[in-house]
Amino acid sequence: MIQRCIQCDTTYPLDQVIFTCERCQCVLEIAVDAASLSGVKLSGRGVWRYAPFLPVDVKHRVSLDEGGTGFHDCPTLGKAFGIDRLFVKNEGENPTCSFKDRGMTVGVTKAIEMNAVAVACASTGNTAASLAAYAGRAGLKAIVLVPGGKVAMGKIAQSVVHGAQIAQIAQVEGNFDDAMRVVQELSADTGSVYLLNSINPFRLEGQKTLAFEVCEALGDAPDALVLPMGNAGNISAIWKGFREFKEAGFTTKLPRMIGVQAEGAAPIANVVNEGASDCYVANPETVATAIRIGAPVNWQKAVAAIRDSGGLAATVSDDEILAAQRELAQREGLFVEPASAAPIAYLKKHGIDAGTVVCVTTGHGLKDPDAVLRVAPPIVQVKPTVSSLREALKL
Ligand code: AN7
Repeated sequence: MIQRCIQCDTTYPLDQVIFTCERCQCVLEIAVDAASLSGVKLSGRGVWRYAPFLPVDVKHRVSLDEGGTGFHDCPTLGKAFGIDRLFVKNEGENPTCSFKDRGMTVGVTKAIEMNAVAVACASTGNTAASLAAYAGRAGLKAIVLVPGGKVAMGKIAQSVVHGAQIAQIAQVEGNFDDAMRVVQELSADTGSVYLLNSINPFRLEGQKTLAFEVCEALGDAPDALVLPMGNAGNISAIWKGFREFKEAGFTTKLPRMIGVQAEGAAPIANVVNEGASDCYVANPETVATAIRIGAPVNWQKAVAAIRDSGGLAATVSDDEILAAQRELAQREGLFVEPASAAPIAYLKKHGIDAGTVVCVTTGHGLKDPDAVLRVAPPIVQVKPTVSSLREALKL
């Protein structure tokens, strides 16, 4: 395996700490000779089941038993949306309750292999929570920079309890995109601070294992996979996983990749659907704060995943997101955070012409209880008597 620029193919050794190509400044990926893994034996469960596909040594692994998340058949919503077979791959069932753990177990393992002293990220919340937990487990210092005001409280609490050094940028002075720029500069200046945003291609290698699990659960790849996009690392990683599993002979087909953004933060949809030349939105805004991102670092990878797979990029409104969140919770028993409800909102709105559809719900609903309670009716007050209860709830 080797690091390779996705644009000009310049290669860099695995032990070089580098995140953008020296020649053309584009992002890098880990080139894996998946054909050579044909027939390889997979054992155990979760992310490390797929160790032969990963660019770190399993002996050094820093793990909290991530991956192996629930794969839920959702017949009620499938029927309502006109989909033959709808499954939800519920990434909120990871150790810190988001998909970031798949990437972080590999990323922090890489940090240990590189003798890092500290790891850092900019975050809309989930990356920070995951980084903090894995850094704690590994005995590394965690440095986290978040945009002020708009990060869900559960995610901040996780970062704090796991012992991260956390700072926020005042809301008027900057958003996630500014935080991203600052931590990139910090890690470039400070050799011992290892950057673990999804611009780090090692992290994405962990996240690609979701594709492997879906393929093993179904016996082949699905027809379409739908997921939210923010910095666009996950769609890129999962698409890479599907391609590698097919190249290694484990599957016969590839899914269409459908990336969903919130209307107020849709730079990738603008590029794919309107031919915008810059992948940039100046003031991203959405109730789905996890994907409140205007300058996604992996946009070229995401656009390639969408185009090469015959997929699409779509947008949904905040109201549609919140309605889909309630519908998934009430009809299938799955409570996901607003960003994770975006793909459900897309399916509800547009349906899809595909037999087997997998929707990736990226984070747990308890991360952000405020988003639910802000729009919920107040809870009625009753006296401690049955008659009062009957009257209040019309029983
Ligand atoms: C629940 O934590 O960017 O498109 O800093 O938390 O791979 O960025 C979170 C992103 C979707 C988007 N769903 O994933 C962060 C951060 C949830 C998320 C995304 C995020 P990418």
